[in-house]
Amino acid sequence: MTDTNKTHYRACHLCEAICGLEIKTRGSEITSIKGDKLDPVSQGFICPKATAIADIHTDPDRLRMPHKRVGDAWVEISWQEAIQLTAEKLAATQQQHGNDSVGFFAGNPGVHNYGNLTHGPALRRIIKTRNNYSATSLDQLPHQLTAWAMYGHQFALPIPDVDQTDMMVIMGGNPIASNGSIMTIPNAPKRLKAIRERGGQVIVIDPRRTETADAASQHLFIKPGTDAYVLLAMINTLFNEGWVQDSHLHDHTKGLQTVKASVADFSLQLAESKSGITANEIKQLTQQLATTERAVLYGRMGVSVQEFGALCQWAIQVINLLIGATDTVGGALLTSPAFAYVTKGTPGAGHFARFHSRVSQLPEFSGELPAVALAEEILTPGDGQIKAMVTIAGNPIISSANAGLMDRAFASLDFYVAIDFYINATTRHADIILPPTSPLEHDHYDIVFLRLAVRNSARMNPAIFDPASDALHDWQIFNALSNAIAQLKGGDFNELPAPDLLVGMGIEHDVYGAQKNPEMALNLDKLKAEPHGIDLGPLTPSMVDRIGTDDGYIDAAPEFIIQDIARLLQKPAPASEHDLLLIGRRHIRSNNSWMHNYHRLVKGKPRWQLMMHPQDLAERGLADQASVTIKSRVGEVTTTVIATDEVMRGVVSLPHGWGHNKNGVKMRIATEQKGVNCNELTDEKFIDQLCGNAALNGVPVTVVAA
Ligand SMILES: Nc1nc2c(c(=O)[nH]1)N[C@H]1C(S)=C(S)[C@@H](COP(=O)(O)OP(=O)(O)OC[C@H]3O[C@@H](n4cnc5c(=O)[nH]c(N)nc54)[C@H](O)[C@@H]3O)O[C@H]1N2
Ligand SMILES: Nc1nc2c(c(=O)[nH]1)N[C@H]1C(S)=C(S)[C@@H](COP(=O)(O)OP(=O)(O)OC[C@H]3O[C@@H](n4cnc5c(=O)[nH]c(N)nc54)[C@H](O)[C@@H]3O)O[C@H]1N2
Ligand code: SF4
Ligand SMILES: [Mo]
Repeated sequence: MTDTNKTHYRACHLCEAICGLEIKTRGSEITSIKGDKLDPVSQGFICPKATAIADIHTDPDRLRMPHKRVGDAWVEISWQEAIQLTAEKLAATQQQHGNDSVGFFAGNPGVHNYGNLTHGPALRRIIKTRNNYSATSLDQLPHQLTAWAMYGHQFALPIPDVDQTDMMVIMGGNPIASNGSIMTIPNAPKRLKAIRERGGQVIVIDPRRTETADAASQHLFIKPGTDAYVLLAMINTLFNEGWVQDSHLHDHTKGLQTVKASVADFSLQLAESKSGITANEIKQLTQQLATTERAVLYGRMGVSVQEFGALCQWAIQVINLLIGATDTVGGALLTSPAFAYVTKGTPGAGHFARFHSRVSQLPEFSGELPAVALAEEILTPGDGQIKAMVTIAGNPIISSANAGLMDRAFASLDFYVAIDFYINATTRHADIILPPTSPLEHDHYDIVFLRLAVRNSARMNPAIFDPASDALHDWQIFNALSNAIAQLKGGDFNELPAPDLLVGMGIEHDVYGAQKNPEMALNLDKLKAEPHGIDLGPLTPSMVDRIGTDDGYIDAAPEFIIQDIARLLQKPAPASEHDLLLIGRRHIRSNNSWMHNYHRLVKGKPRWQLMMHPQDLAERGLADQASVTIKSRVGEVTTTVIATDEVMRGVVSLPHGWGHNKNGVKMRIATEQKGVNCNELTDEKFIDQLCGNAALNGVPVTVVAA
């Protein structure tokens, strides 16, 4: 019986592309992982990371039982003891120092594991702290903020209609390496190539000639952090040249005249002088976007995670509105997922600046404070200081700006519990680690990324292996903790049912459920009966009925964003001793900070070298492959440099996610594969002042011989 060969189907949860997988097992062994050809969206595509799911499952370094720190050592303890100890510590900390003395940091894999999303909020309601942090403010906060301000819901995010467009401009995104973001696009190479094959264009604007730029019709280098000048000049040009296109949305939009007046100072010449893209090129691009019937402008990490990230994301939305791309086939469209369809009145629309962080007065967004404020909230004494932390699927000492400061902050805590299955740079500071089951031991429905996909579909897959009898899923850990803390606080907690039941109930009442769509009457049983997933068709226009603002109009000119234009105009010339600008990069075989333990992904030559233009190297008397020290306001790291004209002059690139060389990290990564942490250079004071998002791109640095 145990040796039976079985074939399972399951979506990959590792990145936003959520490709369908075909996984073969014999007993408890994984014998193969391939693409699921019958997945309606990914159609058999996978990337090299998918096979490493087997390594996650079998990795001896992955914790299977709760661990408690005793001095410098770790001891395995029972779940009962671990939950009770954690609950007592958190409750006692709050009793002594107030509710805000407990902080949360939720990392990226939590959004790829639906039990975190269905069961995490209940724990937060019981803990009731204002100190909530997550990777959102190292990432897509500007997208959610502008969607909330303009369309009335933070998840009303128009997605590029890649499969039906004839012109796609990609600013600060590298989907061929990342497989897309805020745009679930399995097989980005094929889908982008298809645009060109049908006679269309893909234009990439990036300080680095990336894998995506190589596959594009045109690539324009841009000086990091200057996109806002280009985007506002494009808006100005659309008005000045009379290139604004008709759109069914304009009757439902207010503020366009305010937009026009607000960008009047942004000439093509100003944009050229700041960005390095010529006035002519910007003008031509603007005209092409306006006159190509099916065209879309898309911007991602490079334009979000910089000093004017929110302004950039707002400007991208405005341009898509003005060229008639928003809510148009081949433009940018809201998706129609089976679960958590966003429309007017959908809960969780968002709110902004209802309160501010204690030390630096940074604004909350939807109950979260910016991650750049976390370290100072831990380290600065006074009322409301964070004394205890909970991290969930996060590694902020590697992922967040000013890693050195974050490290000192975590080392100073009275108590720290990590819900995670590795002892990594961050969790090595924990007092207790609560490890959830492996990904293949729990079922999977992608709440977040099915909502952001270039084609509508739904897919619910069962667990592939039974969990060990004494293992808990993330959601069961949340249930247990919520219960234990509620009891200590003298309250009640009604344990929530399993995530599939919650999602099932949601689907039944949502747009494809029996009430709203009797013909389809989608429910949990029907979904489970289709292991490859159900195709729900291409994206379609639907915005008019879904605008969630109070007055029912799209707000093209939210006041707080318009005011931020002055900050851009008044931005002083950099007075830094540092003469280069640091940007990040992603690689297809690497995934943020947590998949470097798997030999099949990291083997070969190291991937955390600094990329630098040959002339910049020569000017400093440095040579290719030299050992160099990179210095910023907050720290320095030493690595090897590669001379390449892939990066423009004045720009250097170092990927994030590396730097596992800390004492106490218990991951079997070979010394030469541990890498250096680029966030020891990024600066918690270098932020988008409007919303507190980290500016991880465009960080001023100096490079010298090591
Ligand atoms: N300089 C620079 N810094 C960056 C970025 C950049 O581009 N440049 N990118 C930023 C972005 S976009 C992001 S999203 C962040 C990502 O950074 P983080 O949010 O810190 O996420 P990860 O690095 O993916 O680390 C996740 C942790 O989750 C754990 N984990 C994995 N799966 C599970 C699970 O199912 N359950 C639980 N409980 N734990 C799990 C892993 O063991 C690991 O410890 O980094 C940000 N940092
Ligand atoms: N293989 C792999 N895939 C991943 C991840 C991973 O770590 N590895 N991480 C996942 C996560 S959490 C996310 S959020 C997504 C991110 O997905 P993407 O945003 O597509 O990925 P990045 O590679 O960060 O792309 C950012 C691009 O912006 C450019 N850039 C930097 N500064 C600027 C600037 O000032 N202006 C402009 N115009 N461009 C700039 C960079 O050179 C880079 O090419 O990827 C996801 N997918
Ligand atoms: S592209 Fe992303 S979702 Fe697809 S196989 Fe690779 S890691 Fe998994
Ligand atoms: Mo991210």
